[in-house]
This record gives sequence, C-alpha cells and structure tokens, in this order.
Amino acid sequence: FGIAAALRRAIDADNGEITVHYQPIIDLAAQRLVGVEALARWTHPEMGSVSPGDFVPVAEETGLITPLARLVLRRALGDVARWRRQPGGADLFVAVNMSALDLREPSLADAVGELLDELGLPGEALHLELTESAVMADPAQALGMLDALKLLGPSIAIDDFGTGYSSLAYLHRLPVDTIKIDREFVHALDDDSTALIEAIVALAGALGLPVVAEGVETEDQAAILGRLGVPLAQGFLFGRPTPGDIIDELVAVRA
Ligand code: G
Ligand code: G
Ligand code: MN
Ligand code: NA
Repeated sequence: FGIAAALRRAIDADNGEITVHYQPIIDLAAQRLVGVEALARWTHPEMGSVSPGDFVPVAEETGLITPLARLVLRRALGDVARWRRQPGGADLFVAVNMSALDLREPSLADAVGELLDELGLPGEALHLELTESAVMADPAQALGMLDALKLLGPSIAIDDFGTGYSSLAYLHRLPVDTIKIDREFVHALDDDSTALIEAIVALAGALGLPVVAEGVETEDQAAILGRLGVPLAQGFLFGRPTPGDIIDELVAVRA
C-alpha cells in the first residue's frame, strides 16, 4: 500500500521524483552514438532510490502503468527532440521500454501519435522495446497494437531476446525491426561461449533484422561482437544510464 500510494503521488504530481535516464547505444564499426535507451528512475524522499524492477510491477498491479508510460514517453520524446535539433544529432533515436499492459491499452497509439505531432518528430525518432513475454502474453492482440504503432513510424525492438519463452514463428509474423541480445549471452563471451550469439545473429540476418548487444562491459566483448557481425551495442563500456543533460554533451561531441 505505502509504495503504491507514494508512486501514485509521484506520477500525479510529476514532482521530480521520477526521472528518465539514458544509456548510449553505439555503432560498433563507426564507434558512434546512434541512439539511447530511456530508463525510468524513482527517488523517493524517504525510501531513496527505488529500482524500476521494483516499481514497474507495482505500477502494473495498480493501474499506474499507463500514466507512468505516458510520463516516460513525454520526457523521452521531449529530450530526443532537443538532441535532434543539436548539430550532429539529427538522426538520433530514443528507445522506450513498454510493459505487456501498455500493449493492451487501446489509447497507446493515439498517445504516441499526439506526442510525435506536438514535438514535430518523425516516428523513426522513437523505438519501442518489448520483451518476448510481453508480446507472447497475447500475440494476436499485440499484433494489432504493433500494426497501429508501426503506422506512426516507430521501430519495434524485442528486448532481452533469448531469455523469455517464445515461439520463433512470432518473429516472422510481428512487425519487429530490431533484436536486442540479452546481456547474459554477451557475458558468456568471457567463457569463450559464442555459439548462442552466433545463432541469434544468423537468425536475425535471415530475417533481415539488425541486432543490438546489451550489457557490453569490456573491450574484449566489444571486439568479439564486432567480429561476429553485431552492428550495435550498449553497456557500461560505452556509458551507464545518465541524466539527459549528459547526453547533450555526447551529441555535441558527435557533431
Ligand atoms: O534500469 P534498470 O536496469 O534498473 O532496469 C530494470 C528493468 O526495468 C529493465 O528490464 C527495464 O527494461 C525496465 N524499465 C526501465 N524503465 C522502464 C520504463 O519506463 N517502463 C517499463 N515498462 N520498464 C522499464
Ligand atoms: O531489460 P533492459 O534491457 O531494459 O534492462 C536495462 C538495464 O540493464 C538497465 O537497468 C541498466 O542499468 C542495465 N545495464 C545496462 N548496461 C549494463 C551493463 O553493461 N552491465 C550490466 N550488468 N547491466 C547493464
Ligand atoms: Mn530495454
Ligand atoms: Na534488455
């Protein structure tokens, strides 16, 4: 009860307790920033920092996920609109995580369309990250929502790929644009275990989908990923999730 009430207050009042941090996504060959992933943060005055792994489930159980998703989308799109106006930032995107429940909210596509219009942003400035389990919870329903979202231009990324229970058939049927390889597979590279990443890269290649490797922490991992044909990566090696004004500086360096 306490945490849900506090979360409701933080979202309704939009009092600065909830912020959005951004983690760089890098083109490995060019060593260049291509976009960022938006990650919600909550700092409560007494509880301190609460992880999204803890408060996103609370939001899902209490009907707060829709207002939370709207708050994150509004901030993330506002920030990417600013970066795209900076010299060197014109083609950057922001990737926003969506929960399974977001996909079931019929007004999501309208809300995304309105925000893009308001900010004068093309849909390609937004990527939406969905886990396999979010999509597989109700594939037919997810397909309808993704088709509606795709009409507005955003890319769809499958997050944490390889960790959920999933059917490969859906990858073919759903309008998916990118696969994000879970960090578990990247960390397995430290034990010379390349087989799963090679398989995912081959599968993605066969479907014509680019992949993003997550959780890249070392130069060795980045080098192996490059050799295996992984074009994009994110992880502590390239940058931790940081406030948006730090990304302003990275965009300036890119110009
Ligand atoms: O940033 P961190 O590693 O603590 O994120 C933990 C989890 O919370 C990740 O799986 C991430 O996808 C999820 N998450 C972060 N921000 C959001 C958000 O705005 N909405 C949803 N639905 N999930 C988020
Ligand atoms: O599930 P999702 O991919 O959205 O999770 C993103 C989370 O992964 C963020 O909370 C972020 O803090 C975390 N993360 C990002 N980069 C790294 C990394 O290089 N190593 C580890 N261990 N975690 C990372
Ligand atoms: Mn993600
Ligand atoms: Na992930």
